[in-house]
Amino acid sequence: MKTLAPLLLALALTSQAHAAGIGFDDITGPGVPAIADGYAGLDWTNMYSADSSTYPYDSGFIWGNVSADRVAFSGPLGSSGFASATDFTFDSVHLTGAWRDDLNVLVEGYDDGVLMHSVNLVVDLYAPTWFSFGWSSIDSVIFTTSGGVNAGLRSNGPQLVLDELVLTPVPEAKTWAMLLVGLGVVALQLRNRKLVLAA
Ligand SMILES: [Ca+2]
Ligand SMILES: [Ca+2]
Repeated sequence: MKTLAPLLLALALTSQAHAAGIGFDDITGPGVPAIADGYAGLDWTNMYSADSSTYPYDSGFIWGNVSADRVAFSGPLGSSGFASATDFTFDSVHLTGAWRDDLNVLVEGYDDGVLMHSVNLVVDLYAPTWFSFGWSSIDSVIFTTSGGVNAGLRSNGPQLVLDELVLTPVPEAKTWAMLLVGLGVVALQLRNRKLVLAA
């Protein structure tokens, strides 16, 4: 059984790499704080969080909530996004326009600074829409918003609301190496057992 340890450890590490959704609900603080670098193991650019249960104006900050009570949103000026030091698969996210209906959103996925994936989406204001991406082996995602329909709310800003962001970290080379070593040990053990039986 002792020889199975590397295999079991490698399997445990691999299964740990399947992350749950990032819900932003554990972010605290008054107002709409910037999401700090390191939150959920990512670096964040031009991204903030809002509490949908206390937000004072009818908007996607309230209607875009999926997991209570916090949502993330892009700042009104320039692109926004998140990045990781290690590659991940961008699985899915719920998106909502903060103030505009039918907000246009360009989503780009980069690996080592090279554009790997790109899609133009149209996002509703009054309810979140779940978008599935399945972009593997990238390390940053950038959102750029434009257009959309003025809904006559308190603001007509181009902010984008996000909730339940799902990423899967790509297992690092050393995890795969451990898995292979573990399998090798098991194979050797089985082979030795056969030799003993045959003797
Ligand atoms: Ca949430
Ligand atoms: Ca990379």
